[in-house]
Amino acid sequence: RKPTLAVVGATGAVGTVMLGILSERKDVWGEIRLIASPRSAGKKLTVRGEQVEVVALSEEAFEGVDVAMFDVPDEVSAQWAPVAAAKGAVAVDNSGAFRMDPEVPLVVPEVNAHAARVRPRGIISNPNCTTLSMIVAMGALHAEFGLSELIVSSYQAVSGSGKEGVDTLREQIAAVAGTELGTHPGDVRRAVGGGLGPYPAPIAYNVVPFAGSLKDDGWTSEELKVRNESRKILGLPGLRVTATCVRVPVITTHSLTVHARFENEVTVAKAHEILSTAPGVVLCDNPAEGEFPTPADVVGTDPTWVGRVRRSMDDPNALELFVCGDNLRKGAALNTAQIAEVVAAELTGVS
Ligand code: 2RA
Repeated sequence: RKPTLAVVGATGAVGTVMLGILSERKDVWGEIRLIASPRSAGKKLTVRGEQVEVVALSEEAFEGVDVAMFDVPDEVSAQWAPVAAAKGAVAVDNSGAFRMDPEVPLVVPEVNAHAARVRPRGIISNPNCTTLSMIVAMGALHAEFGLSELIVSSYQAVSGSGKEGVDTLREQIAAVAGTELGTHPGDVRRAVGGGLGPYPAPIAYNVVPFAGSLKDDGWTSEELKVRNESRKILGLPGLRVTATCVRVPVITTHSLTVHARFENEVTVAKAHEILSTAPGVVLCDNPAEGEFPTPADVVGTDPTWVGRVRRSMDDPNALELFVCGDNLRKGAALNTAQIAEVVAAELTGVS
């Protein structure tokens, strides 16, 4: 019997991308049940070319479900993923509710698929999109050179803040387009007025060095996630990680600059060889021809794209890279789907 899959949060931004991904990938599922808040119940959505009626989130909705994906806010996952697990489903959660729980594995199939098998709470977590946008490439380099330190800056797209982020950027661009704004202090801020949306500063014609919420000692939640999640996924609890997370006026696809230091000496040629053969990674690195990844070219694709690979001039053990990943696909829905497929293979004995 093919396993039954539930998609919780099927009508949301990530849920919508998820239904597309489930329709494109090798079909390992029997029934796909769509679950959302009671206000969306009864709505019909298309998955695998068929219309499926959305059912309201409830304990009964998990009856007979083998794998339940959650693409919902932290507090909804915190409440309902354990309910799905108690009903016998393996919950694959894309929220932040369980990522750092020592009894919940944090899985990126290309890097640590084995970790998905040990899940004492019946829950597997999917990392944050910022970590996910670079970690497949980092895992491949770590396997060869032995990672000892990461210093990253992110360039995060507004869809990471959900629909509100996207609407805010579009509204602000409409307010400034075709003007001379962006030439005097505060002129963009005055033009967008109170319409800052989820951001502490204008996002049109601007970059905002703040993503997530403020935590201790001036760090943001996004910066702490990059650190904590990278350590957990790579199985390197002492890895030195410093992140500065920045929001940029891009709709979808997060980018990161990475300074990665290794135990062993590196060469660009070897790094190219690793990155061009690693599953889930595309090397796009020919700057003389203007070839490097950019969000505008990467959006809508599945892999982690890497370019601008250089050996640090002052450190033969360190590489500099530019990485892009679609924050709604590999950064969210795709990785969740891949984890669910790992579980499906385990449940059906197909590996
Ligand atoms: C962001 N990483 O880009 C977050 C979304 N989870 O805001």
